[in-house]
Amino acid sequence: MSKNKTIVIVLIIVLIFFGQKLIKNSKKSPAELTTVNSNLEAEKAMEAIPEDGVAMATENNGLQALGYKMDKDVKVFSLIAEPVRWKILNDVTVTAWAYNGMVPGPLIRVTNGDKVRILIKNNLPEPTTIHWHGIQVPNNMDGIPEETQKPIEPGETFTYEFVAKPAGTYWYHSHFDSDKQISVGLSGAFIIDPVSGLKSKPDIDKVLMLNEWRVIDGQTYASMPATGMDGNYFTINGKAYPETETIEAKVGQKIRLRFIGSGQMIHPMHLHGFPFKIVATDGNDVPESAQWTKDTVSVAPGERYDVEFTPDRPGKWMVHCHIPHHNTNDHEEPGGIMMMINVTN
Ligand SMILES: [Cu+2]
Repeated sequence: MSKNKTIVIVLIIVLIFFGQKLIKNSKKSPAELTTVNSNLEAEKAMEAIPEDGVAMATENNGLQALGYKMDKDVKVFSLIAEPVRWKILNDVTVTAWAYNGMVPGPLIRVTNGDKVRILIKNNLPEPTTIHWHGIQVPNNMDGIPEETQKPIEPGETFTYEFVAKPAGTYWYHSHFDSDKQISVGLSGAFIIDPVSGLKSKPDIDKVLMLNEWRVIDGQTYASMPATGMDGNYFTINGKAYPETETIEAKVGQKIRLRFIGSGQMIHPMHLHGFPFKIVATDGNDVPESAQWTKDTVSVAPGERYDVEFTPDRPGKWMVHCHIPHHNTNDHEEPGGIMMMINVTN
């Protein structure tokens, strides 16, 4: 074979090799391109959530009130973290990592000053911890792996114990590999009521947790927007529209909505028909003279906004995120973070 022929053949082989690599890589997210073969942990976090052997949820709704047992003057709650198949729509099921088999996890509701003990059993394939977001707990109950506690290994149970204070809207969530664990369902709401109840005395009091999901070819991935793994489903309390709850209300009833940014994206929440007052931010009451009247409030990850309003006329009034893409189910509108308030006379 001549020298020239050999060079041409070698060139063709090299071109085929790199061409195939290019085609392969074109299907990957930008983050996968930068991390593959260079950061195994990041690569692992971006894999589909394993669904083999994961049972279908027996609960239909998240945020169900969690019961407790009294041990002297301590309210004792139990949580189990484990994978579950969860319907965010009638025909879309995600593989979630959930507390007590529901998404979001159960609602823990206590009174200011209550002593609480929360047992968390880890039935996940990975370690975990719980952080009590905004609650003024002792440092060793704060849930930061390696800093304030050892991670809770699979099969282990850990006990959190603290005095629940001050009154307000809080939430709890995993603080271990949170980029993945929060994104696939490990969060719930924690409400601490004032000893003599809310001064504003709402007739309807609803917690609304806002999340994003990534489902590709039926498989669930943690929605990590900063890495190019954007969500394609968006939920209120674990359901996308039209499966989101409808709030039934009467004209003249005071409605309190407690928005919790429990995902990784900002959701500007807009109410049709009525302005609302922002009565509490991140668990802290806003003095009446400082309460803003608005019809849209941006709820960033971690934030809580309690808003109140009293409908003066009947109708089907929508509450939704005002990023239009978040009103879609896998790019089809309407869907996502939308719900109705049905006001009747
Ligand atoms: Cu949104």
